[in-house]
Amino acid sequence: MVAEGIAPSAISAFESTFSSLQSGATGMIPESTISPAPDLLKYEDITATPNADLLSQTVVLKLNGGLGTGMGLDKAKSLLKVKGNDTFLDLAAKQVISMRKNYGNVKFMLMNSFSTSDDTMSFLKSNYPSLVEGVEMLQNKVPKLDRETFLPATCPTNPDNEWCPPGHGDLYAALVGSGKLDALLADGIKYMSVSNSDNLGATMDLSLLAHFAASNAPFMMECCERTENDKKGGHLAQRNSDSQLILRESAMCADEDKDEFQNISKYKYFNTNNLWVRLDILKEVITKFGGFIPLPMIMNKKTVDPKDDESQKVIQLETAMGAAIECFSGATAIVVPRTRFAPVKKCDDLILLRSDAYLISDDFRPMLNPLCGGKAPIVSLDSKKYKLVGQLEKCTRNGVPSLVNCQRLTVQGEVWMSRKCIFEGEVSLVNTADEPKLLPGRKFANTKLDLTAAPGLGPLTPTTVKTTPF
Ligand code: UPG
Repeated sequence: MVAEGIAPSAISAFESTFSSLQSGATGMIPESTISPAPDLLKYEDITATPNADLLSQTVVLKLNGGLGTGMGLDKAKSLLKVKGNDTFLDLAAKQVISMRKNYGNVKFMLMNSFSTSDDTMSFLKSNYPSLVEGVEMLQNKVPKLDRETFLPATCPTNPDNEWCPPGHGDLYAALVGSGKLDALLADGIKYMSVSNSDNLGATMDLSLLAHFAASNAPFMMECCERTENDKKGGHLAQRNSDSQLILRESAMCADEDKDEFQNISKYKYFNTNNLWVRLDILKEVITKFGGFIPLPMIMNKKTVDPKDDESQKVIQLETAMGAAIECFSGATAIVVPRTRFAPVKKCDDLILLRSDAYLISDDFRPMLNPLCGGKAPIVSLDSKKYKLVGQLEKCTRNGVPSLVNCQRLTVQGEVWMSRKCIFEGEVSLVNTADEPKLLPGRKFANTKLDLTAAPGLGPLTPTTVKTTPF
């Protein structure tokens, strides 16, 4: 790491997770050691008055180190088109530009990784040159480790594969190591609002900023009440030994505790990963711990070459940014409205956002179309046929269907749809055949349609798509 020029703060953070690994830790947080978090303050109950003046002391930072490999992407996930021609990054950039127009020069930063930096920066240079200066903070890289010996893994065919980003918990080490923390403090910046670049709901909210500033808390996590659909992300809990609020990520939960992890009436709040951090206190905490924040280790088991299951078996040591809640005494959490959490994790989310069920507000936030009556359609696409963005795009090459009057859309098997398909009420489409089936462009209301016997599209992809009557 020294030879690669990696900053001492990142080396210390890695040493900390590595020594956890060596001491036999698994990174799991057992159910027996935690209890549900106490009831949290709700956004509606904030009493502080919104104050735009605080923006001059605030930086907005988006985590942008991830590639979206889970959705089959091989460049920065934020460069995926999500609405019309706009990518996540377009919308985030437009949000910042609109905020600057309304309130003055709010600072904006991205934490890029070695995998996302080039694409992201060339996109910004071409499309949003006014945002480029000082926007990038490059995150660190750490060695992948052999699963048996814990020695650095090797990949002679592609040495880049020997390294991985250490998770978004690297935010703190990157802030220190890049000198950005000191520079921000010197510029009078005191408050940092951080969020995932794939969460377009996490716009600047003056009530939250005013509440955070007035609370004097060092750290605040925005949580949402969990529903059946939120069983995956990290949940808030209280450590039994010292009543400290902690975050338990799904990767920190052993198989035998998975049912309790998913118990949404017990663990009511999940982490949206929208965090607020007091930079002056962050500096104090980092100094107290000797140059880094000792975050709990997350162990990820992978292969050194992600595209080759037979390559060396490795461990990737990561940390999560929200886990720092346990390192700040006086850290708090708040329940925010669902509108602050609009992530795209699966093609189900993407088709919904791309459809007419969502509109883009004047300040470039995705908003549920008022015609939906306050409830987003529930979309459940076949996870084998629509796992990757490329698969979804093949099936919607002639546009995404209308979902604005749809309550539930379920698709089993591969069905090609177009913008002329209008779904209303509850619609279920089934195709158990091996070949894809094309849905004609018309209205489908409250129906279950089995397309298995319909004429298929055959093994070849047609260049002009004809409507098949059935
Ligand atoms: N990211 C980085 N660097 C890394 C890893 C991730 O910048 O080394 C970025 C990534 O680009 C994305 C964000 O961090 O913008 C979140 O990463 P992801 O791996 O998608 O995390 P999630 O599975 O979304 O989980 C996070 C929190 C979890 C929370 C959830 C809400 O860890 O606690 O519930 O976000 O979506």
